[in-house]
Amino acid sequence: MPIPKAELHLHIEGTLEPELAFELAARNGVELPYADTEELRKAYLFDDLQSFLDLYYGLMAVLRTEADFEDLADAYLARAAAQGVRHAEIFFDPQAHIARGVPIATVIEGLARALDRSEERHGVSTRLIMCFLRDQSAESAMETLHAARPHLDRIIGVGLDSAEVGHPPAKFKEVYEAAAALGLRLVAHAGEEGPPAYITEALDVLRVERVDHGLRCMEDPELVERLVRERVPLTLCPLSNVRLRAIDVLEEHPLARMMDAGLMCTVNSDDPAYFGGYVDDTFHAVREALGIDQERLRTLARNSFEAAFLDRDAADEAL
Ligand code: ES4
Ligand code: ZN
Repeated sequence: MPIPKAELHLHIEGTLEPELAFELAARNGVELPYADTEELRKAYLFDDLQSFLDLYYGLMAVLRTEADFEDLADAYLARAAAQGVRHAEIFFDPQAHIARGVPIATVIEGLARALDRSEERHGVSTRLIMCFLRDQSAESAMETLHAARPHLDRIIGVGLDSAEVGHPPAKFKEVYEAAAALGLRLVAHAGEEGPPAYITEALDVLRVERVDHGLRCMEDPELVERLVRERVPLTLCPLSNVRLRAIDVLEEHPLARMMDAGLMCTVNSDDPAYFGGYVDDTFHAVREALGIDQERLRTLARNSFEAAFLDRDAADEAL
């Protein structure tokens, strides 16, 4: 039995398996530039974040209707349940869909159809986190926040993703202030490919409660000390770091050292269809590659509930 855990760093568009991509392409009359699922899988070899993102945004062309988003999320939730996930906080990228002519209501209502039935069907509680694309303008992010206003009862918080370098957190200061004023929780990707200073900026300027990735904090001992002192959760994604070449091989991942340093680490799958594993696969992989023992895996699982946007009682119950 996999350890019960919460998944806190998961892009729903990154759960699109080649088989479902072809099924949705056929349903919607979308032509994919790959002969079959095997050829598509072969395209899943990336040099860096940008080469991954190009494929990730391209494949979204198959997602057009509420039913498509429902099927995508339901397929993820079924897999997550089998991996011991009891609670999932799920990112989505509305701007990537709006730009293709898919209204934000279609995205949110479609996802919500699957999420609303998730506890009963899969035993997984869920939350939605709306991400802004940091390589687009702050104005576009603000427009997206406004477009989401009729749906805020379905959204727990906002995040920041896409190409990191050259797009520091401070660019989105006003958007995050507006989101906080609407009662939304705040997270942001920082220190994945970007420098440690972006992590500090996400904390001080955006006032995020969790840092997504945060990997590169290890280059700055004072920042590590601060993250430990303030018990800031980091949502690490070791398989993603290897596939996107932030780390050469999993054996060199700093997860064990980060835990030794007292950092509040969680382990997540990021874009599991692309990076070779769902979250329990990732737990197994770090156990094998880094010698992280069962007790530390349980610590990671406990951290995931503590860092979740659940009230204390719900988190204790899930444990
Ligand atoms: C992402 Cl791994 C990663 N980093 C930044 N943005 C993303 N969007 C989807 N996956
Ligand atoms: Zn991510």
